[in-house]
Amino acid sequence: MKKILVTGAAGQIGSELTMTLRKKYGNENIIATGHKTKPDETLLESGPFHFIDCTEIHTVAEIIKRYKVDTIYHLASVLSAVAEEKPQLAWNVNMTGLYTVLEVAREYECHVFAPSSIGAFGPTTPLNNTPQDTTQRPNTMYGITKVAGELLCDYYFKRFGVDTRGVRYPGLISYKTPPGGGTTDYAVEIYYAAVGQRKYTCYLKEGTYLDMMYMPDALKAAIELMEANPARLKHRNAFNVTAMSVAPEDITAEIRKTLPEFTIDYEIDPLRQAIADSWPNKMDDTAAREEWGWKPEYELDSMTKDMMEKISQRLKINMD
Ligand code: VAH
Repeated sequence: MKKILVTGAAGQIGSELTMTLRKKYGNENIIATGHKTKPDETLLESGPFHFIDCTEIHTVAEIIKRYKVDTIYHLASVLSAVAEEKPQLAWNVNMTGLYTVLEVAREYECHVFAPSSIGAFGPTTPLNNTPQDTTQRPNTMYGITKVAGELLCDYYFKRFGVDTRGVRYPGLISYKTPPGGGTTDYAVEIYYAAVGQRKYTCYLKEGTYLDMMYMPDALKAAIELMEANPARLKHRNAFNVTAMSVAPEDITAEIRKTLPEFTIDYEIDPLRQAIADSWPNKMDDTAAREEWGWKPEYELDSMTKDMMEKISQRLKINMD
């Protein structure tokens, strides 16, 4: 029976991944951990949760030994916009945290999922149909930690045989847990603003194309990669995965199919616009499709329909 540790379990991905893993492998087999943010009651009541600092090796090792963990989904991370405001914090959490997890995984023979991001690319990377193997010269602290993280995970696989795997996530869109300080957060905010206020002020300009993915597909990608036959994997850290390439006006047009009165205006955030401009418009995820059968289920129309329905239920606002 799998025993899985999830770090960053109160975050946008971790909170939903924990519940999905508990449903799949059994509540008591998924040990959720967070640093300071308290997760929701449903997560707390459904299985083990501990507050830990994942940069402290003895703390992480203690959890691994106590629960006989064999797999770690390492999601604790400082996201792009916060990382530019607090680069030293981002380096410590994103690099020392990952190094700690890899060292414990090496000692206790754990499998490791450590996600990268489109942030691992930079302004000299081909922006359209970004290849799996290409130039990675990010100019953000977040991107530097993601590239370094990819290299460190590949090193631990080749040097020590640690089973490390990862995906380069695009912007992730979900209605359950708000994102925490990313550049792509607008793609979540716009749906809540549409249902709640019928208008949204966007901090990225029109024409800013970015890869995006609905959270159910992001969770599917993580679990399917970790269950993939290792003999088929030519790559490990980390696979390009995407579901759609959209700009604010594309999401706006889709929302208007349900709410014709929805309006958008723009107040550009120079920091997050500069970060977004350094990221791809659309990645090529052929390698993931060929090596472990990656295939997203949600496109812009089906994601928008589900987001609007779930948010209107959550906010108790009728959209008719
Ligand atoms: C961010 N949502 O904006 C995260 C993600 C692809 C972007 O890494 O920082």
